[in-house]
This record gives sequence, C-alpha cells and structure tokens, in this order.
Amino acid sequence: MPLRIATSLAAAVALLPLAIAQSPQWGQCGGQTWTGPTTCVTGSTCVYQNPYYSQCLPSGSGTTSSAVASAALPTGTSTAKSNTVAKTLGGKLYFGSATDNPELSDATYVAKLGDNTLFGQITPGNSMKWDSTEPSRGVFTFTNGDTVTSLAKKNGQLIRGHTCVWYNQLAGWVTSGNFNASTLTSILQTHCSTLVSHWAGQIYSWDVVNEPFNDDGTVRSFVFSLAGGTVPNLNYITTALVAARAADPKAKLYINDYNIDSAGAKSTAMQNLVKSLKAAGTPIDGIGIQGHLIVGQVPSKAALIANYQAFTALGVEIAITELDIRMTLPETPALRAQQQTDYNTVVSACKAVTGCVGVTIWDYTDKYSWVPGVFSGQGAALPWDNNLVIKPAYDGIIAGFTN
Ligand code: 9MR
Repeated sequence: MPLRIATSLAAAVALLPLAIAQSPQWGQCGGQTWTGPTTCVTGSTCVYQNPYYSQCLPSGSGTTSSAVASAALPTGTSTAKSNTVAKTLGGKLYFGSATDNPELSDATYVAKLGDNTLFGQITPGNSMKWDSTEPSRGVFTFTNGDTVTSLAKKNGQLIRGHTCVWYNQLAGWVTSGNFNASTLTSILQTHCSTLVSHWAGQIYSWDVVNEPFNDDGTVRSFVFSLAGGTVPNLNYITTALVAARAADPKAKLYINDYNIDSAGAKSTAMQNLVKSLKAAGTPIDGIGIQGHLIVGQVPSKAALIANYQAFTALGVEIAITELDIRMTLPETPALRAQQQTDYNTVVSACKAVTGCVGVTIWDYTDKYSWVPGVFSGQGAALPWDNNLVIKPAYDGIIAGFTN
C-alpha cells in the first residue's frame, strides 16, 4: 500500500557500509538535474541555493553558510514552547526527545535538551540497550543510562526506558551462546529484571519489547523468538513483561514498533498480540508507535486516528515514540513546507485520541539524527536544523497541539 513505508529498517541498516561518495566543501550536492553525491564531507552541510543548485558550505556558524541558509530556506516562526503547549493545549503528558551520550558534551545542544518547556520527556537512544548494559553475561554497566536519567531528573523530565529486548544491538554472547530454551528464558528474565530494577521508580514507561514483527506481520526471527525451536514465536514477550512488572510495578510497560502508524498487516499483528496478552492476564500498558516517516508519504490524519483508536480500544495507551520525517536531500522550501504539514498531521492525530499520551521525536536536531547514516542521501528529518534553529516543522507541531 503506497502510504506505508516499505523500507525495512533492518535492511537499511544492513546497507550501512555501502557509503556513497560525498561532495567536497564548496562542491555541488543537489539541483534538479544533478546526479552526483547529495551529501557533503564532514564539516560541511548541503545548503539549498536555488532549484538548480545546492552547495556544500562549511557547517557551523560561519557567516556565509548561515546567511545563505537562512535566506534560502524558511525557518520556524513560533515562539510557543512545544512541551508547554503539548500539556496545556494538547492535553498530553509530554512532548519529548531522544538523546544519546556522545551528544551530551555539546553544551548548546544540552541547554536546549534540558529546557523542560520544550521537552518534558527524554529517551536514551542507545545507552539502555542490551549491548550497552550487559555486554558480558551477568556484567551490567549502567553508567551511560545513569547519565541520561540524572540529566532528565535534574530538569524535571519524564524518562522512557529503551529497551529490554530487541533483535538488534543484542550482545554477541547471547546470540552466539547456543543456549537452550530454558537458559534463554532465564537470561532474559535476569536481563529485564536487573535493568528495570536499576531504574525502578524513575521511569515513566519502558519499551520492554522493541520491534517484534516483520513488516508483513509475521513474528521476527531472532534468538529469543526461536528459543527451543525453528518457528519464531512470541512467548519471550510474556517473560520480559512479567519480569519488568515485578521489577518496577509503577512503570508503564510498552511494546514498540515501526510501520504500525496506520492500518495494515503489521498493525493488525500488534493488535492481535495485545488481545492475546490481555486475555492471558499478562501485563501490558501501552503500544509505542515509532513514527519513522517520509515527507509527503505520511498517512492521512483520519487514517492515523482510526489506527490509534484501534489500539486504545483494546485497553492500552499509545505514544508516538520515535517521530522523525525524513526527505531526500537537499532541503528545499517546498520540502520544508510539506514537512510542516506532515508533523502537524501526526501531532494533531495524537491530540485527537485521548489515549495517545505524548509525542517523542528521535532526537530534536538534524545534527544528531540517525537518518543520514542509514538512508543514504536522506535526512533533515527533525524540527531543529543542524544549527539548532527551528524549522517550519516546529510550527506544524505547535499548531498540531494547539488547534
Ligand atoms: O538512534 C539509534 C542509533 O544511534 C543506533 O545506531 C541505531 C542502531 O540500530 O538505533 C537507533 O535507534 C533505533 C531505536 O532504538 C529503535 N527504532 C529505530 C531507531 C532508529 O534506527
């Protein structure tokens, strides 16, 4: 179906090493007939000049690049604050952002991240994942996760735990250990229980399970879904949820996935999973709808609302957990305008559904977005640009919570 994102993130990640050539500083990086590279060498940024020419200009605050960029591309104009508006006019718990430890040495970035009128919730992008927290069996390292949680607490921000069990960024010792089914169950129990206990009382919600389904709605095959057999099954999810509930009874327990924004096989599979967990009395409080979307290909507001309501009707809350809306670079005024519309569509759909508790963007600035590193030639997916200046997308978010 045309409105759904066909690209599998897993497939995209697999393509990562195939980096394409980049344009040099001052070189061309876009334009209507341009077929060369659309990304620039480190230290320069592809800046739209006119429909026929985009150029790699030095990144940062150089007068040339910022003067050209601000003259050529529209920026955001709203003076309202995203988290304040999400709560007061949107009726939501928060507007939030993901972050990651390496970025926390950037003082300008941290100052904005810590402004709780802008962000009322923080998700650590990597530092609570299995490879970061239990790199060897029974050896837990919480330092980087603690750094993010301390920062959020200091700034009065809610924290989303991410994630107990995921097929990706799993420690090598788990995947290559040839463990039998009962040992795998015990490994998973220990991991979730230790992780969730460590931050017990500090976390609003946990993405206990991340990305359990393939895009066609079949169960994703990996070490835990295959435990003890050759046909992937969802039994490991119960193990993880039960362990998480016991470790922190107050945390909301979520399952999180992408490409479940509107109706389709994957969304149906997730709803069936919720039904079966509920029927079995397994703890499940929420579904995280990641929202890694593409400019101009976002489902309609009506389609989003219908799908969100299909989840909330099952007795779970939902949250938009990893929103970003990417485009093929370079940015143009038209793409920025469409992106404003697209952000507005998602945020206003969440506003319209009572059980949608909040919206989190997957980092707030293009400077630290995961997108260009995975989807070659694409990016500019976030509401703040490389220089931490708001784009029209920000206005779309504010309007989405307001109207
Ligand atoms: O933002 C994360 C990036 O830094 C990592 O390299 C990547 C590795 O897979 O994971 C990114 O975050 C992912 C999240 O954990 C789950 N949903 C998709 C996100 C983007 O890939």
